[in-house]
Amino acid sequence: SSSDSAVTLLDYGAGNVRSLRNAIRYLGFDIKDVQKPEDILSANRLVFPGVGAFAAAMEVLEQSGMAEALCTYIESDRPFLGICLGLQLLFESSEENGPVKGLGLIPGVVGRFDSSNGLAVPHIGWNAVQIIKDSGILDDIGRHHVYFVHSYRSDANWDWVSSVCNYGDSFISSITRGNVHAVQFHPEKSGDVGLSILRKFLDPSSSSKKLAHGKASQLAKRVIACLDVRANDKGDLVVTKGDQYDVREHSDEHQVRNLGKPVELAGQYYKDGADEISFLNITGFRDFPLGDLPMLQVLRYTSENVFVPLTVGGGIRDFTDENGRYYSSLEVASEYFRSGADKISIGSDAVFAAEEYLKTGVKTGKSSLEQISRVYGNQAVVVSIDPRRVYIRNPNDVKFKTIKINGGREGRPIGAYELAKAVEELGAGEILLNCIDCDGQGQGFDIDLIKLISDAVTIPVIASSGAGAVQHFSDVFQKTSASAALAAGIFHRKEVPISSVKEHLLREGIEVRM
Ligand code: 1PR
Repeated sequence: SSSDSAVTLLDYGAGNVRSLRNAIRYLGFDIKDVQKPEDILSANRLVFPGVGAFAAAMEVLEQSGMAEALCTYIESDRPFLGICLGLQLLFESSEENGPVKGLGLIPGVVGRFDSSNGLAVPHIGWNAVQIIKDSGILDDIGRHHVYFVHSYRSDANWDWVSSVCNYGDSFISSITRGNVHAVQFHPEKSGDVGLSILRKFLDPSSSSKKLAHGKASQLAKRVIACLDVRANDKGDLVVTKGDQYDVREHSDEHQVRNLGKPVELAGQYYKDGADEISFLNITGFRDFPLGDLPMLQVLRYTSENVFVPLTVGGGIRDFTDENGRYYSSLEVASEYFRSGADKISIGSDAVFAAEEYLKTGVKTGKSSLEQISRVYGNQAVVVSIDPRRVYIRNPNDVKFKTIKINGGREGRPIGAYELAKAVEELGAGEILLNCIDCDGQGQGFDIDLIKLISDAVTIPVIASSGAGAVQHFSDVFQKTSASAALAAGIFHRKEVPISSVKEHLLREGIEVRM
């Protein structure tokens, strides 16, 4: 591509903008990084992905002189696209740890979603938006859903607004004035429709100049494909799948079940319509130097062609490699984010943190969960809970919350409830709720367990383990307040394609992204 196809990117280094870079390159454009304020003023097209916290971003922009350059650039109506925080920063101020002053280009304040009526915050997932005025970049949006992840939004200023979205109340999902655009959602994570929005900004001649007629939707229920990845006995990374977490074949050789290559399968599920892809690294790669973790390579390759959110879990904790080098869990997570992960998921280490917190009642701020969510935001931190069912005679025998089954004669102790409440307080943004008993059984999700947990917390809950038929998905969404359903075996075994799950949910009147 030629030099005028270069897009200027303002990345102030606060988080993962790899997926945006990948999307821009995928569309055939080169990227020029802003090094100094003058690079902003000389840009042909400027993309500004906001990441991290509002106050920290403003501080960097002001100290580097970029804030002033940005204002000059935008006030002279030059081509601009702000994304997520890149929209919020244009307002006068934000309530995020504040009030904190913004760039002040758009009158109005950015506030937090109100979770007092049980609304799950952060707002994570796919929503369709209502078009208010022609922007040129949203022409293809129609009734398509786009991907949001944020806890703050603005509902002020009707001069600039080009689309609105519903979550709790109506809020601004995009603004347009002349050549200046900004979107609250993530086009680089919104599949084909997101890529088309980016393309129309990068190359305005691709705009159809037809006003889209989008209509705001409910937040769609997400369908997530999960890839349990581990090294087989030859050392290759394969996608595997357990029965109640046992991943070895029931043959004489007891090999690790091999269901395919992680990067290929992820690409396939993206094409099939998965709303998100989760990788769970279930090998202990603890002896590897961090830079050589094969999972990082899987993420790098996957994120080049997959434009929906990617989560990676497994092994997120402090560790010392074979060369004796110590890595903090924050460094491990950072490496995953840099390689293309949008969220990390923590299992065992979150259990230790929660136990400590429940025992002492003190938040030390030192656990991996607390540190990672402080630096990357709680929307980037999933906690994976893996409960196993235990039967008891009398609920008073245990300190856990229990569920009555079989006419109340037996109870089931659930440390899962206490764990979920504790990790929410410690800063988890989402809970991935597995169930060891149901894993790989194809008999449906554990509805009682999922209902218990999804009613107990205000952060989104991802139901996992046991999907074996399309009805299991509608079941979990009709009977619990889970925000997403995750499945593995049903997709790996090619029993039911993701599109059939979506079509079934649609027929049942459940909002999904098609
Ligand atoms: O403790 O932070 O290192 O994280 C370990 C992570 O690895 C946890 O998220 C834990 O759930 C996961 N994990 C550990 N061992 C296994 C195993 O299978 N032996 N896999 C494992 C988790 C469960 C789900 C599965 C669903 C859906 N797999 O991810 O994909 O149950 O399956 P289905 O639809 O086929 O029923 P840490």
